[in-house]
Amino acid sequence: MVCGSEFRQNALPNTYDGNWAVFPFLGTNKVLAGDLTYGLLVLDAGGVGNPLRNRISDFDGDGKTDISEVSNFGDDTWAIQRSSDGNYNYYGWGVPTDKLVNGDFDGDGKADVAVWRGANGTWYLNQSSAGYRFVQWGVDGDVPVTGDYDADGKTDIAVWRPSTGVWYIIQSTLGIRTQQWGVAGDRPFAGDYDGDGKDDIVVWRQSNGGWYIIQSSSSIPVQIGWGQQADKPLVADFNGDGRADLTVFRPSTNTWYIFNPFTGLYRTYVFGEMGDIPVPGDYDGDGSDDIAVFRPINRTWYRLNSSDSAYINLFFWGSGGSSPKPLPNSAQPE
Ligand SMILES: [Ca+2]
Ligand SMILES: [Ca+2]
Ligand SMILES: [Ca+2]
Ligand SMILES: [Ca+2]
Repeated sequence: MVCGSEFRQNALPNTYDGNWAVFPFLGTNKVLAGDLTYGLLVLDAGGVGNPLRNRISDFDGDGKTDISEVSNFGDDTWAIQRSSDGNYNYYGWGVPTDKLVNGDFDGDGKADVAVWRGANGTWYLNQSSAGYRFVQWGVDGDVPVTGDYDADGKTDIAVWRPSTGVWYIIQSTLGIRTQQWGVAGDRPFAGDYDGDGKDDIVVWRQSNGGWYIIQSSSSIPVQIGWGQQADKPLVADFNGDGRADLTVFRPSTNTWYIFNPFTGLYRTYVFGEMGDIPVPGDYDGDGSDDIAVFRPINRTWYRLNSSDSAYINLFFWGSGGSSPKPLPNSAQPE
């Protein structure tokens, strides 16, 4: 496909000799390819050889999820323990009614400090390389649904509107996308379930435990039943195959139910206690997510490392303050 771009000398194709086309206007290392089967793809040769990125709350960019929480001092205070050297970063950012939307908006491989304020529909981003950025997108009552929908390595600003089920996404490279998917009462979130690098649009329906996924690589929606009412759907990839597993956490029994639709295999774990918040992430940096919970009453993190099955508990006072919330929020949709 990249040869095709050279052949066309950076001109847009105007004929199709098959079912795909290449649009070589994104720069020297990138082309946009269109394929009837797979949809639009950004082919980026610039990142070849780079280490895999950890997309869950990795603020120092070392590939390991960092222990991090936000607590209430009147305003929000973010406390992050860097996995690379064990030292702390603190930020005053947002107010307690804001939604935490940390992701990597500037695409430098480090998570950014970010909140969305429903009252004025404004995204307040404190980006690790590109600095402050404020964007008005969404209205009060919307649900933020950040993800990387166009696979350019940058988290995209996005909201889901419960009243209409419409997704409004600002794809950082491919531009604005709107899509109707889901109904009021659903839990909307983004995750890469087909493993093509693009996040897919997903809703989980509490009433029947149904997962409804629009895979980015296919126009055929997927519908699978997994979980039941009062479960908490989670976005995580526990076997490191690059595809998110269908996962629910059942608070009444502290049980994790993990289903891999490609193999048909499922696993269950009992891990956690009443009141714990599940926070799966790749804390040991091996490419697979670890089962983990945050216990608000003693501000302690508990996990099972996927790399060596080690059981780790770690007290993290954070910044003090009240109502501590763990930050790997991308893994625990509302
Ligand atoms: Ca880290
Ligand atoms: Ca960043
Ligand atoms: Ca993006
Ligand atoms: Ca995908």
